[in-house]
Amino acid sequence: MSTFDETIVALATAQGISAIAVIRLSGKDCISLVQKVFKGKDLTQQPSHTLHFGTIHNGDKPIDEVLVSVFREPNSFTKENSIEISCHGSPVIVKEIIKVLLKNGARLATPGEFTKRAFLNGRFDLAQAEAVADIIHAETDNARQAALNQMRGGFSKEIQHLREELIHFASLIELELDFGEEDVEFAKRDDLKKLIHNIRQYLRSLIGSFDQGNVIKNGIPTVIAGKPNAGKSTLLNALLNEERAIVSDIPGTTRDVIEDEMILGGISFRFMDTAGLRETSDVIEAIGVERTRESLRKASLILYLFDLTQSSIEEIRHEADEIRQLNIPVIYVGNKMDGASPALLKQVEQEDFVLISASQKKNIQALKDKILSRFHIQVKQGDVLVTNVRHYQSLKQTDDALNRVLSGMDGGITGDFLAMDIRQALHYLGEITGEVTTDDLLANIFSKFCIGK
Ligand SMILES: Nc1nc2c(ncn2[C@@H]2O[C@H](COP(=O)(O)OP(=O)(O)OP(=O)(O)O)[C@@H](O)[C@H]2O)c(=O)[nH]1
Ligand SMILES: [Mg+2]
Repeated sequence: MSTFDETIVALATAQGISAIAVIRLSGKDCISLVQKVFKGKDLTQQPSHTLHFGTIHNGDKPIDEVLVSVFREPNSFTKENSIEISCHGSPVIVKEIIKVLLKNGARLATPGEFTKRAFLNGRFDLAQAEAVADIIHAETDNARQAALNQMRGGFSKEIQHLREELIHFASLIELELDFGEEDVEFAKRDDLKKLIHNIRQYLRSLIGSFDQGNVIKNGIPTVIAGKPNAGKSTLLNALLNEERAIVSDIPGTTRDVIEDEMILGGISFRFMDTAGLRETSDVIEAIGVERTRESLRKASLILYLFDLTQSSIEEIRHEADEIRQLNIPVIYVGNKMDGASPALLKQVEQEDFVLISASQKKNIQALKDKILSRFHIQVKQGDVLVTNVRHYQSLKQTDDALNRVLSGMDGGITGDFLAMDIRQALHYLGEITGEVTTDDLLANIFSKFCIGK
């Protein structure tokens, strides 16, 4: 029996108590398999996309009253015969129903196996299959829209189209090789160059979209840093509106990095409160300071805090210059404006600072607005964005390979090497949409899915 003949089963809804739970099955024989434990209508005689009330039995013992949906190949998610059983959402019922289905010949689905079958049965390409996982895990509306756009085709069609054109050229060049010594040129080199330029232009726009795509999918690591007692933990709490981190007037309170997520303007920000930056002989605090530096290096945005009651404008400028050298986007925040001298307030105002009072929650909204002005993103229907690192890497590898093709042509390399370089580019391009796959690649992708998807 090939893998595809097997009937797979899994809970499709979340674990735990719920109003309804959905158990799904897929495979050639799944309808007759469910029929063996179902009392109601004869499911094997029912048309696709119909719903039937009945009872699931284990032998003579009824387990639950259920609704069974029947989908017939190829008009289902997996393109195979499929069934969805909606039962009462009790973990015991779910367990008993799955158990009796297993006893009657089904086997448990592996993570992402329904989607994998859908892909292997040609329902969609690999990039679209991956978007299915992304849409489930989307935490913001932007992430949802980006995943939906990709699931609906995104860049897949265009890539497939460009790939076909490139395959055409590769075959012409290979045909030239068959003619050996004869000086034939089926593949017009100028046309090939033009095509490669077109492809590269498209690839570049996709590669360029990854900065934004990555932010949309993974959020923005935002580090709150500054000297001890600047009010970093107070600010984290004010941003999150909860007492997340310990606040005290003892410098060196925070040691571990404290992290929490918040969605602002459709983007997820991961705020990290860190140990205050200073030289210290305290061993544990020193480890904390090292962690701060490490977080700073990985940050996409830094909120750098100054205690306006403790610093002079010269000190502030000096510290700000040091931070600027990290070359990471930074927003300078003057904290404790409630206790600062009017003279200093005036001076920092000219330096493009956001002035706040974290403990009094003053100007927190202004700070949020400032943060958002740096990351104004709104994904619209139809926007094509690369959000997946795997796609990003393959796109870059394709671009490099095409660059080799071009420089090879300029250097007058022979047809056989030219063909090899083009085949290499085709390989990377095919990896994105899944024309080229390996078992490892598929296993790696689908293992990240939930069971039941
Ligand atoms: N007056 C005033 N005091 C503040 C403000 N924000 C924080 N503080 C006080 O400053 C002290 C230090 O605050 P924290 O938030 O613990 O400072 P921190 O930067 O996290 O300090 P470390 O974790 O030690 O690096 C506390 O006593 C806070 O109450 C403010 O806006 N105005
Ligand atoms: Mg702190």
